[in-house]
Amino acid sequence: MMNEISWEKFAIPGAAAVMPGVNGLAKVVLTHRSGAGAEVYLHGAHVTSWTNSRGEELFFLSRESNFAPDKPIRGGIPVIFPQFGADGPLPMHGFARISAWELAHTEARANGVVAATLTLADSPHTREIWPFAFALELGVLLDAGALTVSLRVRNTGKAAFEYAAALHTYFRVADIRRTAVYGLEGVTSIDDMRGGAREVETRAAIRFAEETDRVYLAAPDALRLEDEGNERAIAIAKRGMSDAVVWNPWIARARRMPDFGDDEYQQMVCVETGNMGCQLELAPRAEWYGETTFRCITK
Ligand code: TA6
Repeated sequence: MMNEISWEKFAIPGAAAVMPGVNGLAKVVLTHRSGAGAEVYLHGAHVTSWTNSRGEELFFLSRESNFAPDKPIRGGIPVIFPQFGADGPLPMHGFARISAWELAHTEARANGVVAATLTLADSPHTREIWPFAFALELGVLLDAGALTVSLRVRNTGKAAFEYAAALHTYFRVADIRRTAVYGLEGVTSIDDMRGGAREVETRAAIRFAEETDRVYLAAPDALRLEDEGNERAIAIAKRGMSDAVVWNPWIARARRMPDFGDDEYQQMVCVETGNMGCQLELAPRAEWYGETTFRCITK
């Protein structure tokens, strides 16, 4: 729940506003002069919406999603830190996506870019489950045809720690059967659907006809999602992030997820960017930075 007065200093007329979102959770609404927009919940520093200047929504958000302080939002961009998946003792995909972040800054730049920065630091609760000191910074930069999301991880403590960090981005597509991911041919993947089997991707275009859950190791920085049903593509450009994950739950897993509609697998695909293939180590006072730019190409 939010106190509206305290958010006034972040408001920029026509560019940034903080307001209650679903269930009263605070969200930052960014508007670009082109008409493009983005929304970021402070809960999880979770980008839940990105619209292009035509008003088309480019991110998937489940109609069944939770919007609650202790639960992740299903869709948009969950921030993964410090654990990917269930590979460790922490909650699935770590605690960043279920933490209350702070809004640190909003900005409208002379070149038109509208930006917001959110921060999260260790707390008694995080130290109870993960005994390290850290500072995270999530940056969201909205431009006319592109959205850049960056993640900075700082070790503010005296002990080194190991971590995974990723943007678990859900894209909205017209029809998963008319969707393809390009750019991963020749890349070694770990296939979660086959017990973690490693193999080299032979397909130029990854298409979907079953549950798909693969981590592509040391993936190229430029990937492309073709959403043929909407006659548009998303160019995905990552920097400082080594891996990519391609995920669609398909029919059976969709039915098992309480916060996801049974039929919604048809309108989404996750193309995730970050370091999830293995844990990275961060020395005291060191920092890691990665970012991904999503550019919408309409045809
Ligand atoms: O990144 C793919 C993945 O790890 C899948 O294995 C799948 O479980 C998905 O993330 C969603 O996880 P979640 O905890 O959000 O249900």
